[in-house]
Amino acid sequence: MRGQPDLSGAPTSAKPFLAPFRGEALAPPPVWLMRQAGRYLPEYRATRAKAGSFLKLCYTPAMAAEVTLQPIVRYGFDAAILFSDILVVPDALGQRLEFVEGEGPRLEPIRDVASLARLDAGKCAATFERVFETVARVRADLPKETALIGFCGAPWTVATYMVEGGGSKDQAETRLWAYRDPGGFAQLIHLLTEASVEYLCGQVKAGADVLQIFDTWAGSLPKEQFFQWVEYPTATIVRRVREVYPNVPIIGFPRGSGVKAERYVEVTGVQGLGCDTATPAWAMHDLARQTGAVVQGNLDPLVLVAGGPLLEAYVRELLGVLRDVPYIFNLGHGIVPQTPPEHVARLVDLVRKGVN
Ligand code: 1CP
Repeated sequence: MRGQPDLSGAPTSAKPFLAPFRGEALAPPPVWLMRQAGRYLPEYRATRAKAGSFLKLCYTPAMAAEVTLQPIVRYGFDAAILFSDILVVPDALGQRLEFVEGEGPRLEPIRDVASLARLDAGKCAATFERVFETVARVRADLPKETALIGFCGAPWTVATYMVEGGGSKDQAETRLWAYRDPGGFAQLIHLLTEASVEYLCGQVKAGADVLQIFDTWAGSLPKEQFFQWVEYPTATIVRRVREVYPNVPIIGFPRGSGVKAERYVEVTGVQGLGCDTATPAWAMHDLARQTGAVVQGNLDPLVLVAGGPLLEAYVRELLGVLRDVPYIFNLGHGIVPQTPPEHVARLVDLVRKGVN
């Protein structure tokens, strides 16, 4: 079992969300949902329309704080997650980024070392500042029992968007660059690691209680590459953030890591492990026991869309299997836009009151 950091010096917190990180198995467990602020909410769509563009929404602290709080007001989740995007980091580094309506992010691809000259780590601070102001505003308005989660994308996942020029099925260009020119690709990963440390530390300074590192595409790498591009940079980020903020829990979400998840926790030192939809509840239980990490997840977002008795059955299984380990209820990936808001209300009720 991995040693947990000493949190005994931390003030006793009234936030249920933080209890699992002190080793407590809460009943009911704390609950929040990845992408809980988003297009499934009419109030989000209204603010988003007012902002005009997605990036404008991310960079206007008053509006970003408003949408961060919307799911808290509506559902009373145990944690709010800063409204921003993992692609704020490439944008801050100077890579041209736009969000195309109905299509997703578009970036001017970077596929070799020479193109890294287009990026400038010295420029990040001005862009990050606007996000930190959002964090401070949310902190001020959040109920005192609600935790605030700050986040970044893991270097590997952010790199895939920078290299592919947007979302991709198999991250092929990025994997090829990493195979053909590991030294060059390492420079991109290093740049992202440094920027992520600055970004996360600034969020904690501004008021985030917990951090999550999203590695959405961790599952596309074979094991040596996984060690090099997923585990190693994440371990560096965790170590560096902890040098400054030793008591802030960090949750890793290495989506698709499968049997490599146990080693991921050991090597990176994350205190929380976000589990994807493909991970059986019993395996989450084993991982909690074997690593000492808090497990988080992993209801299929489409089960939430379907609702009804199926939703109840899945919630019952998760609550039952994970009742005796430190656990945070969540989805196995982000909530999807077609989710009926009333299904989310039902889910929160099922988690809080239990399924009969
Ligand atoms: O117009 C819109 O409203 C755009 C939809 C949207 C939203 C609501 C995007 C574009 N990003 C977000 C917010 C967001 N993204 C949050 C906010 C906090 C929350 O409520 O959870 C977070 C944490 C993210 C993280 C994020 N962005 C990830 C990692 C998690 C995951 O879902 O895998 C990734 C991969 C992105 C990139 C991104 N941003 C937006 C889209 C549509 C995408 C995916 C692109 C693709 O791969 O096709």
